[in-house]
Amino acid sequence: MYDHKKIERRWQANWLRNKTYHSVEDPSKPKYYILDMFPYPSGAGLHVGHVTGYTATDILARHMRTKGYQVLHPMGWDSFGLPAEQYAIRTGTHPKVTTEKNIATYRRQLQAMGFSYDWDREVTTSEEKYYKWTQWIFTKLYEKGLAYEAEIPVNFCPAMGTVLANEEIEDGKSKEGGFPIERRPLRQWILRITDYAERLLEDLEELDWPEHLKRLQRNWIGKSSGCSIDFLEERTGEVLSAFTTRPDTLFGVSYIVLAPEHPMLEALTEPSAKKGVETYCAKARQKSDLERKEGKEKTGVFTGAYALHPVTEEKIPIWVADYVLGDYGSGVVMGVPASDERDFAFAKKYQQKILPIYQPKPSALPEGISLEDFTKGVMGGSICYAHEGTLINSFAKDLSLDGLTTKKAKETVMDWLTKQGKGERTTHYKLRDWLFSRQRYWGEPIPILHLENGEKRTLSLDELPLTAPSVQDFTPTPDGKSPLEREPSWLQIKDPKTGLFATRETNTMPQWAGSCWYYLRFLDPLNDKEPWNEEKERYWMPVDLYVGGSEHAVLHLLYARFWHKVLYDLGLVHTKEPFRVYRNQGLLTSRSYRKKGGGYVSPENVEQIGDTYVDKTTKEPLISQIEKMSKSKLNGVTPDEMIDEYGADTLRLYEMFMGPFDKDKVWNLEAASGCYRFLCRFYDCVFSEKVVDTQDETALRLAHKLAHLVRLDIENMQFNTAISHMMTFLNHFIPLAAYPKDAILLAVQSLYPFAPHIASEMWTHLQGAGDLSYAPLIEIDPRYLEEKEVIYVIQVNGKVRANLTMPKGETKESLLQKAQEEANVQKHLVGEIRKVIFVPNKLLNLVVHSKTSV
Ligand code: ANZ
Repeated sequence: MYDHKKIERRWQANWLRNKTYHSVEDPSKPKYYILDMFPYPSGAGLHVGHVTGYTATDILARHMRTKGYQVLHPMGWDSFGLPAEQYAIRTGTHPKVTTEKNIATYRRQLQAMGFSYDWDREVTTSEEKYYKWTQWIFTKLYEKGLAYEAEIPVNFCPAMGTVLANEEIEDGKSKEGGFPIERRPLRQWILRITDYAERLLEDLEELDWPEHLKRLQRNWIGKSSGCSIDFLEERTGEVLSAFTTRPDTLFGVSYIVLAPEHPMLEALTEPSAKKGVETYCAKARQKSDLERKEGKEKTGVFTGAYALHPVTEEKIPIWVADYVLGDYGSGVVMGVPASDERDFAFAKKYQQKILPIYQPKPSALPEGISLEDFTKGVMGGSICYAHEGTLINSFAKDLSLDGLTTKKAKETVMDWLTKQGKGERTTHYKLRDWLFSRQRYWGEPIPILHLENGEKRTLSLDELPLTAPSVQDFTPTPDGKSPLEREPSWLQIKDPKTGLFATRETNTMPQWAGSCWYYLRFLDPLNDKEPWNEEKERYWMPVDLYVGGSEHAVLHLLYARFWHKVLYDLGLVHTKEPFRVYRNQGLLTSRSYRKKGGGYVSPENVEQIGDTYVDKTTKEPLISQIEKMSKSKLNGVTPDEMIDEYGADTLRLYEMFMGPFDKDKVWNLEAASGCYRFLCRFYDCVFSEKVVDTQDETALRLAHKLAHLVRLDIENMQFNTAISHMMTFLNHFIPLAAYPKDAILLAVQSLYPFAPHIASEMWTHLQGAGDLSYAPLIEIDPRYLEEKEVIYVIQVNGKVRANLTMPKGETKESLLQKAQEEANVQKHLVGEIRKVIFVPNKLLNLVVHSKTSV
């Protein structure tokens, strides 16, 4: 009888004791670096959704070892972060204590899954021996001019008492926790990620990542090619340069808009308009970028000033409006109401001229309107025509665009502007520099001293790690001061290196810092002389497969690529990109049950009646939903409960059997028990008395075919189909009269990456001894893969009339004879056969000369 508890306990202890999965560099072998996104060890522990990705990588890691690769498969903890700190604020427990406890739980849970991590390489980002190097990398960034301080309007989250990066905000709220965000000017540390915008974009091309992820990064970087166009302020002659991607619309410009932050705004505003402009700008400062960009109502104020159109020299009014962002392009927009919906709405509201510059195309005609009315509307300025096409009304004495297409007109205008010195081709990126400081306790202190002479000094390696002072109170102050300021003896020092008085930097790094380079520390985690050894880096990098969720598309994955490129420029790594292949795991969801009046009910207290769900005791009807697993919704399933009941092997198998790896899936306990029964049958088969040492063609055919299909599926990450093949195999194998050992060994080896404990147990039973972890893959004999029978397609005059399953290698003659015996073929064989087309092992086409069969 299959005793999963005993088997799993024994093998896990065995692997840990023997350090079975410890790997070292071996230049004689090809290497495979397979990486999981290391978890943040939260108080809730792991649920079964977390281990989907880890199971997949473990399958590949185990497969690649048996394929002869030197495999690096590490695990660690991304342990700086908000939850531990918030828990500390609530309870007074030091975050270090909570973190250590949580890590112990996570480690135990992962080991109970039987994952083949090299536990000697474990790293913890909140440990001094790790973050010493995170701080050291920061000093390198600073020395390269990539880290700077500035007083800037930031996204401040009063609820959390800290600033957040753009990437951490969604719809004006913090992604973590959903708290409102305010704009405030604060002194901050910023990383110049924009210097790498082009490379971050270009090098995406060489990566094997899911296309949607690459697209997300591309959009986030947001490259826009266009030109700047100079408008001269009428009174002073100062240049107002507008960035546009549509220079073709130049003749449609009827006003200019400045961002409220524009440095020239104050100087050019007419005295009579000053008050209105100031009030407007003060209001705009309160809004987030998103509100400004996507707010329903476009607002603005006239400055009283005018600019001259670069071609027509006509006077056009200058406005200020908050839909123009101060930090994109040049902070100046040329308003083209006839061709841009946003400008159109603005022009309507403030009675600006609408100058149609495109001949409406019939193909752009909206539904429910005639071409005549549409054209009239566009020409009369009551409809915005935001399409490309052929230009009209676009000429002046030395430039004419009439009759040109959009593309041609763009080039013509840009050439003309350049020649006249009135503008030039430019490129802008949406990507902003990375706001890198946080006013928090539980993060890496930024290793900078502010000296009394006004200079700054980075701490050198011998002064690292810089650890935070021990404080009692972890709360940030409401005015955005870090809790690190609370300890005067830490804060103010006499700098031993310069002899000057100095104040320490009190900001800490964001939670993303540690994960920007952890994959490099895994190469050489115990090195206390350098962050990693060069030779080890050369051997193991790049990561050959990285698996994680898609929520990190523009955070971790972009930040880590950025740091990696800086390290590349410093000569510290030899590859331009860290993660060669990236794959997403789908989300695991499950059913939750909520009372009408609020409050979740745990699944064991729910009863299903038909299509409805009720509370078992009160019979109150419940609202049921498929949702992401979470502790608060009581719909999470822990690996612990599954392992206890069915074992880790069943859980691993089920996680992979549920559906395609990258698709979202719904948890279903019954299907999980199906996987358990499969393992029981497999076990009984191997331990049966029918196992024999003799060979058998049918059994070997089944086994070789299975191994072949499973290996292909593993390498394509099609784990669910690999498991179906195993189930089909067993269904065919069990009824055989005897079980040849050679066939079983192949089947056990196929099962091994998925269910390593039971497979190891069966292997040892069959072989007497030996560990399956490094047993080379048994060679597949192609003879056994050949199909003995094939399906022959029989056609009459090119139309399929029958399919015949027959032995491979039938001759034309015998096939013809068989085909003619088929009723449906006979029916269509009217008249004499004039020609027979024969494709061996595939097709027979009979050509007859008859009307009825055509
Ligand atoms: C005139 C025009 C006519 C425009 C037209 C568009 C359509 P992307 O592609 O996103 O880069 N723009 C420029 N700077 C801006 C700023 N600081 N804040 C808000 N909007 C700004 O968009 C470039 C377009 O966004 C530019 O092209 C400009 O409007 C606007 F039919 O210029 B366009």
